[in-house]
Amino acid sequence: MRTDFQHLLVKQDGGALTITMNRPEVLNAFNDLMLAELTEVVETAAQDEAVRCVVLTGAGRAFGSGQDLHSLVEGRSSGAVGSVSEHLQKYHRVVYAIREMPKPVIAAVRGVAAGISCNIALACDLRIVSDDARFIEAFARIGLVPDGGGGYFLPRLVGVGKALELSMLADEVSGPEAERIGLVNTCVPLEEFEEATRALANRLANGPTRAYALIKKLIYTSAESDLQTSMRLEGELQDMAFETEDHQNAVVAFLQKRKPEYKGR
Ligand code: LHQ
Repeated sequence: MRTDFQHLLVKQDGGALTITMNRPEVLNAFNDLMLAELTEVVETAAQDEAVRCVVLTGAGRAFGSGQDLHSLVEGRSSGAVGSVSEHLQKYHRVVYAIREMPKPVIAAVRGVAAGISCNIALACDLRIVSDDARFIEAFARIGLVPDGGGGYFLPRLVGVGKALELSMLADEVSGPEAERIGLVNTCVPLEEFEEATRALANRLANGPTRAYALIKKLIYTSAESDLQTSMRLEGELQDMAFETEDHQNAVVAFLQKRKPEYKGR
């Protein structure tokens, strides 16, 4: 995997790949190049068996401030940005790649996550945040609707009423409040954030990777399924999980009263 990106820092530590969006002077706002680079690295990580967990984070004091509004205005006046929905398809490609990634994706959020950066964090499987985190569905502030899948993820994470409130009022949600309402999984003090993120990523990178991929499929499909359909899928997925080396070795390890070592196979 290449790592010489202009607006991303990409670092692998064991099975955990950390992707850091790196435009701190604009709080990691997305321009076209950063979006294209993110798409490339996420799609490549999906295929790479050496990567067993992905962490998405931001450089400096923020996770991300959404679409770069300077480049949006320039793109509009030069005609480079045609319809917004066409432009959005480039973001959708990243959102799909995260959701379809056959391994866990963690958003590690410190500081602000606004606009489409906020919704890309919501597309990830797990969110760990620092207590200085600020989630802002900023769209209504500039007369827009939540995009990047926000209209889908928000009500599923926090319920319809809260999703409407966050979208319409576009007020900040702090890290502790985000944890309380279920928008994120864990909020930790800023000074513990890096270590807690590393520990979570390592834990997942050393887990039963194939089972994690099947778990993603089961849980994400359930929102569109009835119980019968979900339990039919559960059977198909369990057939696959049952055949994995990780499952078989973990059962032997349990019976021998030792810790399992998962290989991701
Ligand atoms: C920025 C940005 C930014 C450029 C901070 N752009 N420079 C819509 C349409 C079409 C297609 C795709 O998707 C979308 C979806 C969207 O994402 S729409 C939403 C776009 N984002 C926003 O509306 C948020 C705009 N930013 C803000 O409201 C504030 O900057 C927040 C609340 C994020 C952070 O506030 P502060 O902590 O007070 O920081 P700041 O405002 O001082 O920002 C620091 C610098 O970053 C500053 O530059 P400067 O040169 O003055 O130091 C900002 O201009 C720049 N910046 N966001 N999105």
